[in-house]
Amino acid sequence: SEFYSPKDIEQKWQEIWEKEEAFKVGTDKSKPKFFALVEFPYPSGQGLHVGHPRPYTALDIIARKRRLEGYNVLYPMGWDAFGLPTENYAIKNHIHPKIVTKKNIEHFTEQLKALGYSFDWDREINTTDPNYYKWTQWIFLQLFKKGLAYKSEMPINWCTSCKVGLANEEVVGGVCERCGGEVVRKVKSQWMLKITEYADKLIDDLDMVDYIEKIKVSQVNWIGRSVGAEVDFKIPGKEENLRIFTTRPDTLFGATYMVISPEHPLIDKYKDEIKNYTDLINYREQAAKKSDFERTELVKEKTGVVINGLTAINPVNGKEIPIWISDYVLMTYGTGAIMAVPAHDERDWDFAKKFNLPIIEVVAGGNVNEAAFTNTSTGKLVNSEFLNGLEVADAKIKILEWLTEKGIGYKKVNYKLRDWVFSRQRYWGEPIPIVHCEKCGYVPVPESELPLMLPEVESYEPTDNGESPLAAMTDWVETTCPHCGGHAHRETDTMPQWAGSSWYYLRYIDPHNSEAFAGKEELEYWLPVDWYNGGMEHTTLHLLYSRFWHKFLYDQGLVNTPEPYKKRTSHGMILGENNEKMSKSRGNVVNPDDIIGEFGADTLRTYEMFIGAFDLSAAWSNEGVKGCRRFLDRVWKLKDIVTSEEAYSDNLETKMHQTIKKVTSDFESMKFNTAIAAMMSLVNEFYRVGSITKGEFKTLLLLLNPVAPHITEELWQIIGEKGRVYQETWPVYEEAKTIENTVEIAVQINGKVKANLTISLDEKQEEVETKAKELDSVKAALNGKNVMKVIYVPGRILNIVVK
Ligand code: ANZ
Ligand code: ZN
Repeated sequence: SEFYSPKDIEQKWQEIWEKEEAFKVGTDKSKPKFFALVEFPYPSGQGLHVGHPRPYTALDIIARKRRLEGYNVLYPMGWDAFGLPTENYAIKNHIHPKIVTKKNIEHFTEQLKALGYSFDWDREINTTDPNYYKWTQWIFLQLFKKGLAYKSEMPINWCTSCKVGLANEEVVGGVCERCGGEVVRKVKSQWMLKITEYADKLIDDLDMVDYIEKIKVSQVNWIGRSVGAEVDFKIPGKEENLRIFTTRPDTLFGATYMVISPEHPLIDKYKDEIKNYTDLINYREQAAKKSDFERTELVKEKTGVVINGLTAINPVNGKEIPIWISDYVLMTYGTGAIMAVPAHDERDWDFAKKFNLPIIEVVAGGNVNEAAFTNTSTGKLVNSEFLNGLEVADAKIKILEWLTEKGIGYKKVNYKLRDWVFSRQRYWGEPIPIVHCEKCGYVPVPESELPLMLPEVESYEPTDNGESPLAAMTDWVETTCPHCGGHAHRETDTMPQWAGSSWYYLRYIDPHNSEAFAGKEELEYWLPVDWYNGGMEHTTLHLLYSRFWHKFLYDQGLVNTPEPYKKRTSHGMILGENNEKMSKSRGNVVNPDDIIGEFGADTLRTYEMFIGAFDLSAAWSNEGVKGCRRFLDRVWKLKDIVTSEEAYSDNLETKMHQTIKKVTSDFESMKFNTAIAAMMSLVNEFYRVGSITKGEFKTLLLLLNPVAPHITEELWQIIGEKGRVYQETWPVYEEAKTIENTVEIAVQINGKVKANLTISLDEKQEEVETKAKELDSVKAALNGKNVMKVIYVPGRILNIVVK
């Protein structure tokens, strides 16, 4: 074939790979293994987005390279198929979500296959398949049995438009992450997972893994470990103390008032003595309308009401100080109460200024009339009796000793991380395998009865009071207690979409196992995932959740590594041509099918890897796509200038070794764009030279194969090679041969440059001198002169001193 026609070759190779089981995971466990993982997609009705091929191609490159390097590679794909968009589509169009999901998966599969990924399709998984969610439910039961799944009445984030409870992580900027709707607090009985039990391990074990730094930082910040103290303040006339959490016990002498959360139980407990109880309740109602995010925003104008009838005593100096309520203190953090130190805390300072409360400086170094002085690394304690003169760090130690000794305070570690709200009042999710018995309480469905199948319902709409549609299925809900045989009700909430993805990488290891989520031997061979690439947006959601589940399974002896993923990297987004997010409403969505149809899958793959630094977002450019297609056209036409020689020619040898070195290391550091640039430069060099050996061409094909697998297999065949590229070995380079052997030196006469001369680095002075003296300009300058001395600075200058 004269012209490069992707249509004629891409499908052909996809069929060959499938027939030859080219990417099926090997059974030879004596080989080193490599488990490459990308986040499995949610099969939406829109089909594949051009954002998907970026990470998928990236790890396909790594996976293909590893196979050529002799590894047994597992690079799997599957479907994260439970979730709201499908359910919403089903509600609107009266089609069962199962049918919608099936259709969407078929479409996605076709699209992914057209891209030529080296997935082992025999290991495909689907979170909505009962054979899969059986194990999601099983893991949930293990969590329940260990007390890590519990039901709790608690205020949750409630999206008024989706009518569904949201995890903190799903509320972004105070609104619903999915629909942008208003999020309010609503008290509901919810299944919770005790991720907080793993807070320390989730931070500390980050030392064991190779994650890009910003991922580690945001996980640490999200967990928000904060070391401080709890301190009791006496309430005059009451037995009960007001307990607060502070990270700055050193500032106790500067506490001039207290603030409790509007939801604090003290208010209702002493409602009869509180003279302005109604004001407090009104304020509480206003606060309920705001999200935690809004309430704690620094810039927000402070509001609050002083409690009329209750005060507190500062334990360090016996002073009686007022108690206020304000929405900037959250009931869900610490003890829901603070001591306010306006001199050294910004929010307290704003509040004190607004309500004219006293500000007492206790750490010198700022101007507390102008602003709160929050620096803890400079300045010594003042106005603080026995703490005066100490640095903040030392004062913290001393006051803690003092408090502990007196029994009014102790060291306390708090976390921002909350337990994970695991209930969804929705249909399209895994049923939670628990029944509620009036006598026995919450009882697990026996493991032998798993999977607990999602029943067929008439309508998928959540009920108006926010119950799952399963609640309307009386026949299903009414059941008997597995424990006492008495009357019981099934749980009607389902699991969140994060459930199935919390352990999916484990199922890839042994997807057809019916005895366990995966066999022990298989787990031991394949764990941990060697390289996991995914979106930054999952850092504090899926990535953290799955680390938690894995650690739990590790503690139960069910997996053999403390961490699921050895390495985690992240890709940037692909934006529209105008640098805006691609969206239907903006009309700037690029459909991968169109690009494949017009230019071929290899061009799309090459382009998405060439588009820019992998970790940064990049704007789509049709010109860029065409450029990549031109590059592949040029690679194609090289077949016409290939000789039958296997060895590298002298004039290309250095360039060959340099290119192998560059591509090899750039792929490893995900610098795909510069790796491709190096191959483009090699191709330019090939054309400049005009004729290339077969050996040179084959090396190019091997290097390019992970990026553009179809064209390279086809060319390999065209030049008469018997095997396949995928069965070859990755090219090697010799370090010594990557170094340019020739240099250009300056030839000087009496210090003045007369000519430049290209020499080989290993040439001796005499040889260089002889060559220099043959140059016309040098000859002329030497004419009639006596050479007194010749100085040679190797590789740089030859200076001839004459008289
Ligand atoms: C007195 C103080 C003095 C504070 C000072 C800070 C600076 P992190 O680091 O986030 O843990 N706080 C405690 N519980 C709170 C709640 N439920 N809602 C809002 N704020 C709360 O912050 C801990 C600090 O946040 C605590 O230390 C407390 O204010 C406040 F110069 O206590 B601090
Ligand atoms: Zn019972």
